Amino acid sequence: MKITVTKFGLLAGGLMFAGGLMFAGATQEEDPPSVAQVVALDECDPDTFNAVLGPDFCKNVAVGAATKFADLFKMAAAGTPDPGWDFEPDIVHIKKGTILSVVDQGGEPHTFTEVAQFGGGFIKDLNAGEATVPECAGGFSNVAVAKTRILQGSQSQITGLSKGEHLFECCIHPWMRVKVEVK
Ligand SMILES: [Cu+2]
Repeated sequence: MKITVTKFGLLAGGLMFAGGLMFAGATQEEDPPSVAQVVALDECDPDTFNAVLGPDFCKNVAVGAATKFADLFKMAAAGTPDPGWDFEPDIVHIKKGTILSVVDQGGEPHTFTEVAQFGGGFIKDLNAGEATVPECAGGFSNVAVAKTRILQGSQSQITGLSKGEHLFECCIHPWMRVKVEVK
């Protein structure tokens, strides 16, 4: 008995030492929350994007496939936006309590913004005629929008989604859309 207590004490101490206070607290619960992953993809061409948007805006990850800056706008204006800009999967089914982890594996920033209805983002020329949805209005000068930004190579975790249907889109490239069904 004494040994068991000591061992537990050591384990708890180790967790705390590793900054794992939250994990130690979570052992009170039955199961750790499961995680569902969404990946943001794009094929930005570093040369043409960075010429307009600044150095290092677009990282060269789309080896062998890249869309030039002007072509992204041309395709969106024609109503056939580049499918290389995409959230995968398009539909996610999760149980309540599941953490949604959104990872930007593309070359440029995106947003993962919950919207009441899908529509246009904050860059008019990428909207293919759709009006900007209220949740994207103001772009990154709007703190609520800026908070949903995911930089290249980073991830964002969405927690506490209520039961039912949730819609998310990128406020920059509004054809990047995900429907999340929470049961
Ligand atoms: Cu985007």
